[in-house]
Amino acid sequence: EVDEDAFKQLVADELERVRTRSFGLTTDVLDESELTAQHSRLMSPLVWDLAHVGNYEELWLLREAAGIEAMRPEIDDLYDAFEHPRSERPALPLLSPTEARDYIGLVRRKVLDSLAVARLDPSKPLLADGFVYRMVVQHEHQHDETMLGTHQLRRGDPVLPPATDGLPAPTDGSLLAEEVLVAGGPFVMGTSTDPWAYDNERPAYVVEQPSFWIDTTPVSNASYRAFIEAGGYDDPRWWTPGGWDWRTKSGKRAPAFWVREGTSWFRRRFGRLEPLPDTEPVQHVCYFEADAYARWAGKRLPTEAEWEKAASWDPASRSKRRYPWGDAAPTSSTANLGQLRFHPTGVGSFPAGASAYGVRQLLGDVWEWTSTSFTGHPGFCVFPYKEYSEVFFGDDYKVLRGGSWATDPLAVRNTFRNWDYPIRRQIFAGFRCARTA
Ligand code: AVJ
Ligand code: FE
Repeated sequence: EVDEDAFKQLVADELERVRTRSFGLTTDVLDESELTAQHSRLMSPLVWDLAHVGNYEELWLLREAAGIEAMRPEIDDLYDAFEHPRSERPALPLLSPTEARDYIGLVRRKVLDSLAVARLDPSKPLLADGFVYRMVVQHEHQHDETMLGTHQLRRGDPVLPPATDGLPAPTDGSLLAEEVLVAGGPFVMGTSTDPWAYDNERPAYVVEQPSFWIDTTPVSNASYRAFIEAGGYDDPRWWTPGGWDWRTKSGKRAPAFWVREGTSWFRRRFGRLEPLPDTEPVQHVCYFEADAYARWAGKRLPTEAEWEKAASWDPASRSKRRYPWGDAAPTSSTANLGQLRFHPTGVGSFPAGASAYGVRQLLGDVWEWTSTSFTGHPGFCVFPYKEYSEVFFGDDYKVLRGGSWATDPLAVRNTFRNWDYPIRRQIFAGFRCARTA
């Protein structure tokens, strides 16, 4: 049961916090030409994301939740993600950065006014438990992570801070057991009660999961480099037919943003070239690369159910945790989340964030590819619109779990599901391996 006044204050605070971050990735740091430019055909111009989050907020919080009529119905089409592919957005008659700022600021003032008089009517599904507010806050956080992906693809002088100081140092993970055993038996997948959960996380259901081994940590840059140096990109044995097709047609031979100079490896990170850190989890690999590495290592990628059991199940109490370490909100000692470090933390870090089975870094650091295609849980119901999840169900998309260093704590939990095409490398994604026991 939600205390309405406390919830409204939380919503107002969180709307402000996420907007500060959105401006910090756009109008605070880049000029008009950079905000309207196409930094990659895979991404929108940053000014599109900025106006889109305001348009989404207007649609859901003003029109749907508060019954207020459309402010600028003529711009809806421009900011509908299904009307125009990302590569075509730079050519649209978009709002300028100044117009976008004014528009989303006006939406926000009306939202705060309407919030003051709102009633979270439990008989209205959008409002019950404050669902629509939680959805809109998470949506802006998701776009902030997407915008960081655009920054990573951008060429030019760095504009983002290298990292925040004063965070816990990485832990030396070299003495940890490489894998842990998750004993077979039932566990609860998904949720029917989490008020932040999207439709694709619902409902909860029981999975009979056979025993499996899962890596204690994500795969590091040093381990991934060993795969490259062992000729992994030249050996079709490690790749599926679809993976080999990607490998040969793309010509890729290393993760995105890796640069080899002689025998040394560097990586480009937000406009800075730096020595490749051996102990950090590998990131910017696609599903096909993760899958090939796992086969070379004599393992495989975990299924989505294996990942969620390793993250969320407490076998001692036979109960499910919201986070690997329990139900307490994430802190800087349990996970690398929230765009604090601007890079992943060394593998083996966050002993206080380990799951009941002793698996580390399941939340934060890097999104983790799983072998599972994106579909609805049994009993799935579209809510509140089919373009969030359902239109992506099928064999085209693979599920990723756990969030990255760029994901806000409010936008991730053990049940949260992300998805992308198996060829995509612009997201902050890595992986860990598993094998059948
Ligand atoms: C859940 C990250 C795949 O960015 O395409 C943003 C989230 N949905 N706006 C995406 C989303 C609508 C979505 N992902
Ligand atoms: Fe969106």
